[in-house]
Amino acid sequence: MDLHQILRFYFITDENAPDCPPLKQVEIAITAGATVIQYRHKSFSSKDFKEIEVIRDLCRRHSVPLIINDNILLAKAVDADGVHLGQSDEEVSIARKVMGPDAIIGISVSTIEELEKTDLSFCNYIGTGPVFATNTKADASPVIGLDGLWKVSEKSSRPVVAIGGIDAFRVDECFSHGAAGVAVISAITRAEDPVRRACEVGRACDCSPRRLKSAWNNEFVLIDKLINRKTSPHYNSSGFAFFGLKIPPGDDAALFETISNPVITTDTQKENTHFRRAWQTLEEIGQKAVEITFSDLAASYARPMSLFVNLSIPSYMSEQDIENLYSGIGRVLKKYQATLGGGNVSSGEEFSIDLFALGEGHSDIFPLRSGARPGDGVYVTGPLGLARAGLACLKKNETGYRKLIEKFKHPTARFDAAKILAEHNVACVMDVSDGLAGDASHIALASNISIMLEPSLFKIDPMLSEFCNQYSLNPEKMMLSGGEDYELMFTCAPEIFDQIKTRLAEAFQVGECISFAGTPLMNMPEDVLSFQHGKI
Ligand code: TZP
Ligand code: MG
Repeated sequence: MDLHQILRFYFITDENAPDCPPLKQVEIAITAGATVIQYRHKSFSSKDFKEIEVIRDLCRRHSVPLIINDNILLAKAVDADGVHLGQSDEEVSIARKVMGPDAIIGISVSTIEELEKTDLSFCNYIGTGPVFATNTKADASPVIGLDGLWKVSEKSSRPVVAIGGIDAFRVDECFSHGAAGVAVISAITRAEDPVRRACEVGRACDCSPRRLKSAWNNEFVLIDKLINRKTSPHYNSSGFAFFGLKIPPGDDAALFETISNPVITTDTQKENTHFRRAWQTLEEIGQKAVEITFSDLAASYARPMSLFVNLSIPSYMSEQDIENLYSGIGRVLKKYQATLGGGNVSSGEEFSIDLFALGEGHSDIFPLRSGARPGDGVYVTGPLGLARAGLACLKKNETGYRKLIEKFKHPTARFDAAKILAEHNVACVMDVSDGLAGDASHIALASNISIMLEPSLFKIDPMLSEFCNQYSLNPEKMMLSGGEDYELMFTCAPEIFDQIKTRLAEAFQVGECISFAGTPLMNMPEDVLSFQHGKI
């Protein structure tokens, strides 16, 4: 593409835009027809490298050159198309040496005086401004106006990009005052409706809007690939293994062998609500999503048989990302000898994973929340509050409590414990996904009883206690309100629990069922709320 065409609609990312992260900004700019993107991030650190890589891939998919602001080595490391330097940054000649002859190299020049003392031989274009007043660059040179733009453009041997305070209404006058392109930040990134404003700039620049291309090519190719992965649980050493499916997946619907007591459950995991990609790999996210969906089967005494996966995938995720997710899903399916029944992949704004699981229920008992009776004890199969504390560690960047973080990242459906409970005919079971207090109140309400919680009986995990000590938190409250442990909570007669306890050493009592006494939960500290999945 000709350099003048490349410079026409020059979008620069804004690291401080409150509601629109750089990746989203670039998606918007590309859709609006931007012809070049500059990644500008003054407080860049190595943890932002992934973000640039994703932006680079997005730009490449749309044949939009990516230019890195200030940092020649970063531009080289990310294999960007160019670099933009200021007067006080490194030498343009060094940039040319490092980036090679084809790189697009720009330099900022504000005045005729600066232009005269700048050697333009190694650069392709100059950026000049601020043409209009701007709040985006605190240390910007004085405003040069359209007049200044004209003077610099007239004298410059290189095409000029106008910058500073430009919006769609000012594009025309910049072009008529000699600019080859206009650089825009806040008119888009700080707008109430960035998409609309970006499209207005695109139209003013005569640039055609684009349809955003996904990183994965074709839904059908991808689904086929996912279903037929050699590592998929459908395959064993002798070929195809059904695990309940009559024919391999890949048709409009799945045909199953007849099973007795089919049990069905569903769960959704959303990026930034249930998980963050910065904290877990896609493989781990896939594994966790399946374990917690299967946890509902465990709490129902059902054996997992099949899983259906619906994905909503944002455009920046690559085919490899989706394969990694599936490899985590596949690993858990294999562990439980369950099959992938089918699924769907569609592009969406948000990354979300919807799972549907089919299990085969126990032949005699289906445990119910309404199965608790006054006189029963209330018990859990293992430690509580750990996953919540693990999440707090991730948020605080606290790496000292590995076990807590592990519990958040790698929960396990307690089929082992469920088997023991079923053998003792325990009639009331549920998995603790939202915290002990919230989940116990579900049992109390469904069973028409009250549950007297006994925090003095809680077995507090030593690491949880250490963590709570360090951060002045109350471990009992953490256990009452912390979600995502996926232990099983159950009620039964105390003498039955004594037998269960001999096989489930970690199980302990958390309360007692009494006749309804006015509220579902008695003895609750006032400020304990059950775990709510908001933004994590
Ligand atoms: N250099 C001169 S002005 C400016 C820079 C980086 C900021 C332009 O931002 P905006 O928001 O388009 O005025
Ligand atoms: Mg600079």
